[in-house]
Amino acid sequence: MPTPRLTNEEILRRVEIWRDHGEEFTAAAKALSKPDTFIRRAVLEADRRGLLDPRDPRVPDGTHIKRRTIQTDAKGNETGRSTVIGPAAGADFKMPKGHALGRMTAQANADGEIERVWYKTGRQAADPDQVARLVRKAFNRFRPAAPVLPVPDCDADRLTVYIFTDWHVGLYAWGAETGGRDWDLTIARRVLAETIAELVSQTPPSGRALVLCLGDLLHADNAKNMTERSGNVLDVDTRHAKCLPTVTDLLTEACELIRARHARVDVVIKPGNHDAASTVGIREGLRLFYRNEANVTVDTSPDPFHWHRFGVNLIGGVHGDQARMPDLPLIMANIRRQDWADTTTRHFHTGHIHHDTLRETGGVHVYSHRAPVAQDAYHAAHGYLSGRSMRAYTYHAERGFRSTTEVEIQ
Ligand SMILES: [Mn+2]
Repeated sequence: MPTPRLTNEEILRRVEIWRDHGEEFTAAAKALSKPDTFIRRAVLEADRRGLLDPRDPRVPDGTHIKRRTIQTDAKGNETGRSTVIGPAAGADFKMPKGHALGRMTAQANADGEIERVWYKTGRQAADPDQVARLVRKAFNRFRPAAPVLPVPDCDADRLTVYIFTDWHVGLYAWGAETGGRDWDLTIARRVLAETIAELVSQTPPSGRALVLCLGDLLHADNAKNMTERSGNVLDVDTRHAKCLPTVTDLLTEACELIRARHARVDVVIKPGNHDAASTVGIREGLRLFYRNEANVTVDTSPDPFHWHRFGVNLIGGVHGDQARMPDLPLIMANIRRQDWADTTTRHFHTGHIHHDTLRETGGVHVYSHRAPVAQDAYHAAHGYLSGRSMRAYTYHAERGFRSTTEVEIQ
């Protein structure tokens, strides 16, 4: 808020009256029936603005003459003068950054003219929108390690099995070469996380969940970037030390989402032909992460097969690169004799071939599942034409298989 300022014209008018009265403040003021200050103030201000003495420079608006220095010779004659100009006192008040006006006090003379103004400022109360923007910015890159999750309200008689297979994290695909999508670690991280989130949001609210990882979640098992048995050279995006933590992060995030939807979660991580050794480490990472959680168990069995009994359902899982698919029903019957006898719905889930098949043999549904990953040059050159998706299967303890949830990836 600006301090009221007299115009040069008004100042010169009063100065003229002052001169007409022999440069006497009181006389000049009395002639106008004004108090002394009416004239005194104008004369002082005229002096500061360089209006009184023709030897002074005319100062720019908002400035005052602060000091005059007059040089004289030995006889006392003026030989030169210099004038220092600075900001005028009472120039426009500038609010300090982040402050707001708290109180203003003005002093007026007998004529009601404001002579002095005091401003009292204080720290401005924060603008809530601005605070929200700052908080959002501060948490932009924040990834909670272990969010507190509500216990879901869901059907204890149902089990949803999440099939996580053949993610091939670390696989590199160049769309120009494969005729498909580009794929690398960054794309995998984003697409898999999005697909998992959508899949989990669409499954029925069953009380139980089984996270059934069927192998080849990693494309390469070590930094050699070759398959263990056949020694095929793999197209790998980056370092093994970056790929493996990406899988553990994705799996942990997936389990947290699943835990928010289902009251109890069992996590099973089986090896594939691309990641047999790394799977042991991934499994241990998950086991340690959930060691203090009562509603999540992580299976550490080195058995390549997984057997899961849920009421009338018997569910098997294996990667699918070793035992032949037509043999799987009899393997199930032999290894789980009692469960075989006590169940009526029997499903076997496999991965490996990245291709959607279902074959019913002896009353057992043997599935092979699609992979969510883009095709690499090897598979493209062989002309494989599979779609990409992620699936979950829901079973009822007494009524058997109920539904499939599938999220496709384009
Ligand atoms: Mn495989």
